[in-house]
Amino acid sequence: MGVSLDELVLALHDVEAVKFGSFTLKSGITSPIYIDLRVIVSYPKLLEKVAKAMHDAVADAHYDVICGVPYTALPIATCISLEHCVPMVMRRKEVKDYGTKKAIEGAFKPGQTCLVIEDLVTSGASVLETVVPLNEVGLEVTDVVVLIDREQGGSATLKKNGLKLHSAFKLTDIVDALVRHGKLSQEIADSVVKFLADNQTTVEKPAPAPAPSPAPRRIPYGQRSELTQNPTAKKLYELMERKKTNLSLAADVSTAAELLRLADAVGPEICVLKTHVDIFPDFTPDFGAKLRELADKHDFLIFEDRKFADIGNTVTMQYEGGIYKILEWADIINAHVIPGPGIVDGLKLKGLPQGKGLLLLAEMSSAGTLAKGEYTAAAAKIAADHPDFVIGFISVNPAGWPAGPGSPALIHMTPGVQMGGGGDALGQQYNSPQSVIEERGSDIIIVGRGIIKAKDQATAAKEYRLAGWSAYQHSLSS
Ligand code: S5P
Repeated sequence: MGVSLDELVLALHDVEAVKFGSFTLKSGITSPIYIDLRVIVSYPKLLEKVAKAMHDAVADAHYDVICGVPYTALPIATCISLEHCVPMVMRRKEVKDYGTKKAIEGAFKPGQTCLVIEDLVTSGASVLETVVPLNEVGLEVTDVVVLIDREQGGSATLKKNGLKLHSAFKLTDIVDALVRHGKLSQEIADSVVKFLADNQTTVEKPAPAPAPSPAPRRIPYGQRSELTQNPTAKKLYELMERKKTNLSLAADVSTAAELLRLADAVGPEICVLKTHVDIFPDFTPDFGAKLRELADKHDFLIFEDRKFADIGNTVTMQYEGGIYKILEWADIINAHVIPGPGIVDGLKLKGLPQGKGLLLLAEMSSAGTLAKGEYTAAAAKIAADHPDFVIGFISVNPAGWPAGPGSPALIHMTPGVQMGGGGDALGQQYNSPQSVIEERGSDIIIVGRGIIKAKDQATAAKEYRLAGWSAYQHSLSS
């Protein structure tokens, strides 16, 4: 069944998808017409008619799959996909969080033909932006369908790039129909036609994305000790090299007594012992001194995983005071960056004079974490602003950070590590030591239950140390 185009124009006008007046466009140009088709998702019948009109417009084209240009054309493409049982693929528009995310989602075979679906074409630029990644994954694009061709040069640009433009309407058809139905004066119609003639566009097809450059060679831990300004980070790099370990134990056991026993047993295998001191029912003021003794005996650093998250003034008191007195015994602490850079200033006030180090939580290992994208980039920026005190990050996939993992002086420590991968019932997600060090570009594996729950904790720690160290050595030579 065909769609009455006049009826459709009137419906679009009714829902104000097409408006007349004086509108300043993104480019700064004043336009007498404004088209915003995003609103049609709120009118299912209209959306259905739009999809039908566009499908009719492209009846003579051949294609195997369809792809809507994000975002406005996505629901239109979905309607066409459902109505005509034609498979769809989707292009990701967002900046990728991780290197592993694909630009084109869906099932397809290279060599198949893809119809590009867009709501509106002005210059053709956004269509070309979608065609490039489709071509990169081997999909051929020969035809493009739009609801409205604004007749401002898009058709010619697409033709130059080997693409045939099909449209349900040209903008002048819409204007004519509205004049015929008494919705628009001839004078405004004339001003629209003049505007279109005066505002023709040309664009070049964007170059394909450059091939990802190979990850920079890893700088050995020993050399990085020369790059950092922070004494704790320097000590850490040196002891990692000396003890041949990039293993940190997350010592989440139920009592302080058990922790001290565990620290003595696995001490020779680790570079950092990570504590959650607030889980111990038997904490006593001498806990810190006892743990420090073991740290000196076995040559490891102490990291209290306190995850500070308050304003600068409050965290200074939490760091120094209370019953735990973390500042006295922990070499390293960590903080969320949710409050902004003031939290670093606060902790630094207490920690820097004593040469302590701070890790920022740039990413988390738990499912559904909000620490990603811009949040991660903000953490990296705050770290770069405090090279004297911020020694690195808790991170999960620094190799995938769009701006790179930051200065080589900064250390990446990654939790969520177990030999077999998998996860727990509460959202923890595990990667193997090899994946964390070699693929994800981290420096230190943080292992908790993988060691704690083992029958022989010291042997398990040794296995993790060897796995982490061999992944590091491999990454130095590859
Ligand atoms: O994103 C994070 C950050 C941290 S510090 N995910 C984490 O799991 N952690 C900590 O790492 C967590 O608090 C725990 O102490 C340890 C992981 O323990 P596991 O038993 O799951 O290996």
